Amino acid sequence: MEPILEGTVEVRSYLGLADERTLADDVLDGLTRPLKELPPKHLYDARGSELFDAICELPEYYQTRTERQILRTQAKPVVARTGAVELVELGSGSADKTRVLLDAMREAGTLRRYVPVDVSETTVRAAAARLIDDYPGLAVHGVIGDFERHLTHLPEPLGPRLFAFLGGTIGNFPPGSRRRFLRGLRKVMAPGDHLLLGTDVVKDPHVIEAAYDDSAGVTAQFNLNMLHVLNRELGANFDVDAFEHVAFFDRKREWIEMRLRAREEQHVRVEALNLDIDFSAREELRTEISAKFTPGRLRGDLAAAGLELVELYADPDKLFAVSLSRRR
Ligand code: AVJ
Repeated sequence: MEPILEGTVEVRSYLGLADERTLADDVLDGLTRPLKELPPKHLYDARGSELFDAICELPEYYQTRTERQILRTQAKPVVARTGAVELVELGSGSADKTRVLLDAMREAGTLRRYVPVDVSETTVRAAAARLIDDYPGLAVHGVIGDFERHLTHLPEPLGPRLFAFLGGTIGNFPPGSRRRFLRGLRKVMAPGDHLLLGTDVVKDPHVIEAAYDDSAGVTAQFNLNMLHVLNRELGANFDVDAFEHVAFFDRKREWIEMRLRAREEQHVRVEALNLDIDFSAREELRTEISAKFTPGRLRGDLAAAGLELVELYADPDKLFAVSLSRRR
């Protein structure tokens, strides 16, 4: 009998002890400022990740299904154009949309390896186990780490690579960090590698605001969940019901902001940090920015990082964009 090619899974973690203090550091930095702020990564504990998955199914949240639709129609030309043998996915999560790309690579006969880069080892291992079952012979090399710092640990390329950063997550970076991130990415890309980047598009502010303040209140729960995280992880005593979810599109900066607004004056104790925080009535804590893009903003960011746009794919309603770029 012919031996059946077996997929291989290798997972390496680069997260160290130094990474575990970030919530405490971020709270100490962010909640003692005149304009209170916490980074959006703390929205994603187990409950937060569940709520985010629910958001992706909401009628108002057009991003996920629109991006999937764009990928379905464009995966084949992308693969033909890049000749990629390897898919390097940043912030891979459950690797759902990944399959559309892997399918196209398999069909083209080029698929050899999938390299998910993600902070969650459990998520990467679960996705890897499912993928090697469904793609016989596929090698999966997981890199557990932060894609702002651990991209230098990618395995030696097997050939032309397709880097994918989907979902519009790049919008979470403020403009300076966004360019720094893209520059870091450009640095680890070899000539012949391509980047497939998902970005939400600037449009009618009402459409954007509805996507971040849905009628079922799921996004509100997702946002408020950050206070539960602080209560649990740092022994804080936020009265979660005393805060309300706020989402608004900043037309000048072309990004949406999520905030938590104190309904009335609040005094909060953060036991683990021996810290007391006061909120005045209606004071807000910013929990996320999510930048929206015009073609100009996209080109500018790519150019600043030494990347050039090869193709810009959109859905017929121009709700979302997926761009393909390469080293200039
Ligand atoms: C996962 C960062 C792309 O900004 O749209 C969804 C997160 N926040 N609803 C986004 C999010 C509120 C999402 N990203």
